[in-house]
Amino acid sequence: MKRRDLLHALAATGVSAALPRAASAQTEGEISIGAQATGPTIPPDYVGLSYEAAQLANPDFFAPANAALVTLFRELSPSGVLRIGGGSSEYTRYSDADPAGPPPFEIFGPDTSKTVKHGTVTSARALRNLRGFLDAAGWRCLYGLNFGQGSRENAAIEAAAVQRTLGDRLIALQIGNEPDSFRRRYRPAGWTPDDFIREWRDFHDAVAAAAPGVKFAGPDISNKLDYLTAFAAEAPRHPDVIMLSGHYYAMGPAGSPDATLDQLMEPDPKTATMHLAGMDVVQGAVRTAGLPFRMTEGGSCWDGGKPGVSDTLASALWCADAMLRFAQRGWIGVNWHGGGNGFYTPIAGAPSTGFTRRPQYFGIQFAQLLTGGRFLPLTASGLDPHVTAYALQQDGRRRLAVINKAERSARITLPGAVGAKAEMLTGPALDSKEATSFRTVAVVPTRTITVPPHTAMLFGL
Ligand code: BDP
Repeated sequence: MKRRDLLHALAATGVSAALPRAASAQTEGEISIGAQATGPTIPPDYVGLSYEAAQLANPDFFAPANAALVTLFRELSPSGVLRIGGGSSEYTRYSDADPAGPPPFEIFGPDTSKTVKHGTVTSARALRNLRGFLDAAGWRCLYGLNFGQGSRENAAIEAAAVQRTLGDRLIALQIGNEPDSFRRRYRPAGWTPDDFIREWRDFHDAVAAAAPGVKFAGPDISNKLDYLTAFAAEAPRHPDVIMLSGHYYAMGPAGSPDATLDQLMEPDPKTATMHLAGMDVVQGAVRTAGLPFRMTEGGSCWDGGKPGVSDTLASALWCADAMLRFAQRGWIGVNWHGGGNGFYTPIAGAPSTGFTRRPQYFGIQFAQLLTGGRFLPLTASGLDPHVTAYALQQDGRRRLAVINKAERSARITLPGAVGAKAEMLTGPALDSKEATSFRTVAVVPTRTITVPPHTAMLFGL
């Protein structure tokens, strides 16, 4: 048993006091909470998932008949957002005709999106089934068009069909996936943010003419913030643009030696696609455009994810923390990328084999419990930098989330006693792929709480 596993097991059973001093080490801190909720409110549709556009080539995946998947979506959120896009969206084509033969594959995830580069067809039937799926799940959709390699004419026909078929389940269309990475791929090496905006405008006008009244989000960037800044400056000229968007991967590529469990627990991982300073640039873009920002695609580690990292308890703790950190910055939602059997997908599997919840799924559920809540000011002292805390005012009560990403338990003194029940997200060890659990536990209702290592807890105050 690794040291951290031992500590974890002991902390959970409450016998850590019996350990020798070095092994029972815990951090001690204090938290004070302001009286007035002055921060952002977490919107009811904060939770989201993102899937590859190529998945629509199998019209039976996002379909009301795929009841197991509908249930898994509903258990994440009764009102979430499904984003369709990803690298494969630059390889799809739309056809109003129903598919003639069987689909080219059953499932398609981020694990294959980097290597499988053949075109797929999205059909009218896929859109009808997608509508049924969204109705059954209670979710809405952000829908990505092929801007990298598709024609405006085909996008205009697709946009009209999407608008007609999805109806009020459609939030907005997006033009392209990660256009800031188009250089040397789908565009010349010298393609600039200004070139992007010019092209975006023409594409937008063609689509808007075919689907009158449809809304847009963008620019759905990977990591180059100058494209976001340029888009934010352009957005006020288009009243139909309702949202800024961009992606966030904590680490990557998967082959990088820096993509490790420990790095994922860092407050600002070394190889993140957006650092804390970048989030200030996002804030600036939000002010310039007068529009909110949504993280429309992301995960623990790009390039399909890293086994032993992206599919472990670590990903659940990281995800719960990232969601609350982004919400505190005023981001209006997150769409975790996945699908197929990719390492970082929150839901793995296929209709024919059944679906499973990966650890990250429970991290999303943790944050979902705080939707509707408004952030209260919180000051912490003495906490390990791997311990984060968020206080929110929600439905007339105050709640405190503590995410302990450290190897030692965190003993924290609060302004008042906690309630007798808490929600606990934990697992056997940081690298456990199985047995991540998220459940209600009884706690001693005192002013001093102890959160075990590698565990997130949600208290009532
Ligand atoms: C992003 C793509 C997505 C990939 C992901 C990855 O939009 O399709 O699956 O990278 O590398 O850039 O995992």
